Amino acid sequence: MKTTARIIMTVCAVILGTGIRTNAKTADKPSYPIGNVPFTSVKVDEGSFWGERIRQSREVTIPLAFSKCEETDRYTNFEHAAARMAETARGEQGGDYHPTQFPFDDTDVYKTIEGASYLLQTYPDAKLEAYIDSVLDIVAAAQEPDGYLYTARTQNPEHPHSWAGPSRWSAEESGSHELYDLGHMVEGAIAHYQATGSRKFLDIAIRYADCVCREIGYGPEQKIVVPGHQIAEMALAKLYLVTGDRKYLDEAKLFLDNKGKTARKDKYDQSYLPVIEQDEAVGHSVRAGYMYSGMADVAALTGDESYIKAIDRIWDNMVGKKMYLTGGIGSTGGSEGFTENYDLPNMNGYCETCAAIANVYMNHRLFLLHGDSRYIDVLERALYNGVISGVSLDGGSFFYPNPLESHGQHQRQAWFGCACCPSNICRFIPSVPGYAYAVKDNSLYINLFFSNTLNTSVGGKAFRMKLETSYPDDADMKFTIEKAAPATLRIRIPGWVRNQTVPTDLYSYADGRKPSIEIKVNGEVLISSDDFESELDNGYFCIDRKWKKGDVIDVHFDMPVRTVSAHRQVVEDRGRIAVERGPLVYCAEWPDNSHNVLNTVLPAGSEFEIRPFSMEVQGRSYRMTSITTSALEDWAGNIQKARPVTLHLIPYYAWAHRGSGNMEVWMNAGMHVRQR
Ligand code: FUB
Ligand code: ZN
Repeated sequence: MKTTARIIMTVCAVILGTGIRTNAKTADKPSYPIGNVPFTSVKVDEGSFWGERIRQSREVTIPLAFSKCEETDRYTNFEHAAARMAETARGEQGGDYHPTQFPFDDTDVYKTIEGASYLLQTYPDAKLEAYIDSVLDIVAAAQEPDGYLYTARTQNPEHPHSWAGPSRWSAEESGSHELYDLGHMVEGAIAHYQATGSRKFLDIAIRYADCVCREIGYGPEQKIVVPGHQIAEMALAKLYLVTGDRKYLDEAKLFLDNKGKTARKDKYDQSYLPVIEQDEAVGHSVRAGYMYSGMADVAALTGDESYIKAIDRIWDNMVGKKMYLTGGIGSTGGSEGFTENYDLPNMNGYCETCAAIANVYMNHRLFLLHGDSRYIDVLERALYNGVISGVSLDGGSFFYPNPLESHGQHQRQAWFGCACCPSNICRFIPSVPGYAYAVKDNSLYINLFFSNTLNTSVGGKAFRMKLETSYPDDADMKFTIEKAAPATLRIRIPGWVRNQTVPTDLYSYADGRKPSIEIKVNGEVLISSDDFESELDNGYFCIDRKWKKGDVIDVHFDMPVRTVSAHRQVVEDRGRIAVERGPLVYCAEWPDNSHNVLNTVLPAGSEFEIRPFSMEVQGRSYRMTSITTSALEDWAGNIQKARPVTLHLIPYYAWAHRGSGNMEVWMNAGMHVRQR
C-alpha cells in the first residue's frame, strides 16, 4: 500500500469487470447486483491449465509485446510528439514527423502495461515495474498541456495521420480512434494504479479524460461526438468507480445516448440506430462487443433499464444466430464483423481474437446483471476455444482471425502490423482468474473451474477456499474450506453437462447422451443423478451451510465426448457434425491423421476413446486430451467408395502449432458426402 487513496479503495466494495474496487464515494450508489471477485483474490496454482497460460504471459507474451513496441516505433510516436511540442515551444518550425501505420498504435503500449500490471499484482517484479515507469515517462512527455494525448496528431499537427482528421474529434466517428486511445489508456492506467499504488499513469489518463469531458458534451462551447470505436464507455465507467467523479459516468452515458443520433448512421460502428432501439448484433464485432459491455456498465451504474432490455435482445440474436461454436463472433473479414443471421462460414470465418474477448466481456457483465449461468456458459465457450486459440501454447505467436477450417493458409504469427489481438491477449490472459467467482450477499458463485486458492469475503466475513482439479481434462473438483464463513455456495452446472450446447437452439448435442453429476460434502452425497435440472437455481446447484474449516466438497461432472449439430439454417454446417468434450471444441488436424482431414466422414453413433496427448512446441511439452475414433475418408464424393480411417482429434485451441496443413472442426456427418 503506497498511498492513502489506495487504502480507501481497499476497504470499499469490489465491483466491475476485472475487479475494480470502488471509491468510497461510489460505494452506496447503483451498481451491479452481483459483485465480481477480482483476480487478485484468486491465486492460480502453478502448473495448472491457467497457471501455465499466465506463466507464458509473464515469461513470453508480455516481454515480447514490450519488445515489439520498441521495435515497431510505438514509443517513437510518443517521443516525436514530445519533440514536436518542445520545438514549437521554442518557436521552431518543428520536425516533419510521421506517425506509424495506425492511429491506435499507442494502445498497444497501454494494453501491454495493463497486462503487465495485472501480473505485478500477483507476481511483484521490481524490474518490470521500473521498465513500465520508464515507458510512462515517454508517454507523459507526449501529453499536450491541456491533457490531449494522441500522438497521431501531436507529432505533426499540420500533417497528422490520414485517419486523424484536420482537427481534434473531427474524424473520431469515422476512424481517428482518439477516444479508443483514451479507453485503452484509462483501462491500463487503472490496472497500473491498482498494481503499484502509483498515480503516474492514472494522472495522465485523468488529464486526457478531463480534456475529453471539457470538449465533448452538451454545453454551448462543447460538441457532441461519439466514439467511432467503442471502449471509452467501459473505461470511463471504471474511472468513475475509481475516482468517485460522476462526470466520467455521465460522459460514458453521453457517448451511448448519442450513438445513432449524430450525423453518422452506419451499421459498421453500430450507429445505424440509437442504442436502446437496437436488437441485432451488427457491424464490426469488436466495436459491437465493447459497446454492449459499456451499455451493461452504464446500465448497472445508473439503473437505466432501457439499456439492459436492448442488450438482452442483442444477446438473443448474437448467441442464437451469429455465434460460432468456438464462441467466436464476426463472420467476415471485410468489415471484421457480423453479417446476416446464420451466416457462419468456416474457412472464411473471421472470429477475430479481440471479438472473442469482447464476447467474454459482454457475457460476464450480463451474468453480473442477471445471475444466470447461461452467460458463463457462453463466456466459458469463448474463453476455452475462440480466445485461447488466438495465442500459441508457448505464448509467443498469435492468430488474428480464428477460422474453423483451413487448407493450411492460416498460420500463427509473432506479431501483426495491426497488433490489436496480441496486445489484447497481453491484457486478457492475466485477468482470467477474475472471471472464476462472484459474490452476492451470502452467496458465492463458483463459475469457472481451475486449481486455485480463493481469498475473499462472503457476507462480510473472510472466506478462503482451495480448489483442486484437472479441468478441462476432466471435471472432478475438490473444494476445501480453509477459512469458514456461513455461505451459500452456488456451483455452476455448465451447459455442456445440462445438455445445452449453447443456451439457444443454434447448436445442440446430436447423440442423445445424458451426463450425470455427483456432489458430496464431507463424503455425504447431496446429489448423484442425471436428472438434476429441477435441483438447479438459474443453472447453479446451491449448498447453504455453516461451513467449517476443513470441510470438503467433491464435485463430479461426467465429461463424455459429445457430437454437435448446428441449426439447419446454418448452411455451412448442414450435414456436418462437430466433436466436443466438456468446454472444449475439438478439431481434426493433418499431423495427427494419415488421411485428408477435410474428407473425414464421421458416422452416426461413433465410439470415442480419450487419450492423454502431448504436443511439443518450441522444445516444451504441452499436455492435453485427444480423442480417437473410427471414421471414413470420402473418395470423390461417393460414400460407397469411402475407406475406413482412424480419426484423431485435438482441442481446437491447440491447432496450427506444427506447420501448415488441413484442419476441420465441422466434419461430414455421413448422411451425404461433399465433393471437394
Ligand atoms: O480499430 C482498432 C482495432 O483494429 C479493432 O478492434 C480491430 O478489429 C482492428 O481493426
Ligand atoms: Zn484484434
